[in-house]
Amino acid sequence: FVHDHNTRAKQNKESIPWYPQKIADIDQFANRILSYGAELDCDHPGFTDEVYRARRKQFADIAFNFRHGDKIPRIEYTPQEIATWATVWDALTGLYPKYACKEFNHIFPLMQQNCGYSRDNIPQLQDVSDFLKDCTGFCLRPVAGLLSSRDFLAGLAFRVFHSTQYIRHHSEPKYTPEPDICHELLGHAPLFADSEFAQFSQEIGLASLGADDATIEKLATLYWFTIEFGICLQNGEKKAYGAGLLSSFGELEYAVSIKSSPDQKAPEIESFEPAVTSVQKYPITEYQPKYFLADSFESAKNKLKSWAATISRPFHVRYNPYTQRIETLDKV
Ligand code: HBI
Ligand code: FE
Repeated sequence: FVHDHNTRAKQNKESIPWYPQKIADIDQFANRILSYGAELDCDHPGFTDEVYRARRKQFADIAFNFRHGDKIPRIEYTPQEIATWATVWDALTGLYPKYACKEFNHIFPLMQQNCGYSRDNIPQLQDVSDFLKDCTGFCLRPVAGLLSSRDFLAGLAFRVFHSTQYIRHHSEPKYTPEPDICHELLGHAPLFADSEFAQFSQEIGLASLGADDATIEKLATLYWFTIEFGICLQNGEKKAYGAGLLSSFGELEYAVSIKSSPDQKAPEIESFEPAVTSVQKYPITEYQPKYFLADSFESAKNKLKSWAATISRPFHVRYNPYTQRIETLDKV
């Protein structure tokens, strides 16, 4: 039977961590960010730029005030911001035909036709969200900064992807120490329009609900090696599907290129196996020394589901898309 664990946890003092049960519950944690979007670290390229900092505050305020059901406010990006976008666009779009997976290359032109993707326009989050909703039911929600892994993953259970709306500092268009709109819209958004990829992403989210901290860490690691840095095999060639690769000129080529000389720096490649991949350590500030190769999104999804079924949780969860609620069933 369907059961409200959040209430029961309070009543029986059980230790199931809180999680959103309906999509509007995301409002409760969307502002619980680890680093505030307008406070930049001293090594951030925009640290001493007052104009940039004020702009970041505008974006942070939009995210703070956003509630489920709102339209995401439209932004008039400045010529300087659009020039940064164009620089990133030029560097990346030339690499996609060769290095991106076929699903990405199928969807990318559709986004140019349907939701404002072009070299000289930064797409509006609401337009991208509407397009994704049409394709797979995914939607975007603006976020002011980094969320905890637990909160960020919980969004995916509802097919909600938290997206930044600001752009990196213009002084270093090819570098960003944090996610920005180039990373979200060029790296992440296109694949959420793919049905199998959307299902895979939601499975990670569902597995995270009410999970203990050790499981959340494993799921964050799986997220890292798939949605962020995943590669897959297509017609005998390695192709990128992870957003961290699809939004990085240098690492995109490095991750999937064939080693042509013995001294060329090349990463280690291992087959994607959730039990193994979920405990792999990784660096966050340099190219990955190791990538995990999936056969397809469908196979990755099936492996993930089987692995997730072995997680010890005293209940099953499933998503009801009609009510946009999580239904919980006790294991007996
Ligand atoms: N928060 N806003 C935001 N964006 C992310 O991409 C993000 C996050 N929190 C955690 C996270 N990514 C991942 O590294 C995993 O921990 C899930
Ligand atoms: Fe990302």
